[in-house]
Amino acid sequence: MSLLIAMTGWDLESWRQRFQRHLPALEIVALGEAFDRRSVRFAATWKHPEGSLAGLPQLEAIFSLGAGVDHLFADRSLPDVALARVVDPDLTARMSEYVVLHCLIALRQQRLYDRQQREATWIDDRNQPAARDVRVGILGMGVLGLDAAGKLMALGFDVACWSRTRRDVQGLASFAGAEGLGPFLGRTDILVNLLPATPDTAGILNRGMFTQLARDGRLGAPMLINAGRGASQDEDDILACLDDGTLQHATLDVFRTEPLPAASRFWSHPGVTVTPHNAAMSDPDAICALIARQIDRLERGLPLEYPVERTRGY
Ligand code: NDP
Ligand code: OXD
Repeated sequence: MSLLIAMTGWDLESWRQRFQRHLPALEIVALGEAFDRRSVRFAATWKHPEGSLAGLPQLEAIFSLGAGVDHLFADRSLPDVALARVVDPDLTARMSEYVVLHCLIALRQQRLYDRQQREATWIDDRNQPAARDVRVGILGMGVLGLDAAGKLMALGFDVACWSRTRRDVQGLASFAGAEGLGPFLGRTDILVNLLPATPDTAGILNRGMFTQLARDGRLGAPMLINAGRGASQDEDDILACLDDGTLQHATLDVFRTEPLPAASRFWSHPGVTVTPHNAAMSDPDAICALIARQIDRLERGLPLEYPVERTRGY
């Protein structure tokens, strides 16, 4: 009985050792080497090559090694078995740090003061809005959105969210579905994207959305923070909206092409902050421990935690 590691871009041997430590009773095999396809019961994957999980007759479950699962659905021949993803408190906390950090940089106008320091200029105009004066709108109110919203609200920000289904959280203004999107955008100064990449969210961060953001905010023109997925953003629209003032700033952790190509205008645009898809790094040991717990649940006849629904795509 074996677990198949199917990944690209990550160091295989360190993952094999970790999995072996957490699952000593399983044989750990990997794509690219000879193994008995009939013995594979579980697969742990990150961006596996298309079709590589087909022809595994005993396969019971596929575990995404990340919180996002768009890489699974990129495989059109993904076997019809149970799917689960990573939910980990450490990853969640790191994402909230990222969101809070960039909202605070905006609130406290840190970019202005960095500029003034470079120019050795002392201008203290006392124009510091309070957190309660700044409206943060979070697209996606799942595991990550909920945690970030709670931490922003604890700092006093005026937070709203948009998701498929409404959320009942004290102090959080919740909007849902197509009819909720306009009102949500109209009260948003800082737009934070934490949506998964699905066919429904593809290119959703576009000019049509940015022009609906609030224009009367204390920070001036609205700002964008995207730490979800690059597939959700129309990159030409983001640049054009920064150029014409529809957006004041964009903080982007994810891109349509990663690594971000050297020729991208995002690197040099004064209104853009680029981070290399590391808003929320995962702890590999925590992920292996989670998958070991998941396999133990299956062995005991319990349902998987954090299941992925094929029909929703997340
Ligand atoms: P969840 O599955 O817990 O939450 C997803 C949220 O998005 C839910 O609130 C869901 O609505 C909402 N949603 C999905 N589709 C739609 C839609 N069409 N319209 C409106 N709302 C929608 O995911 P997580 O919070 O755990 O993670 C979110 C994403 O963050 C991941 O999919 C991944 O892409 C990205 N990520 C990025 C990382 C980074 O380092 N940059 C690290 C980890 C994750 P509902 O509540 O109604 O179901
Ligand atoms: C993830 C990610 O999905 O790193 O975990 O983006």
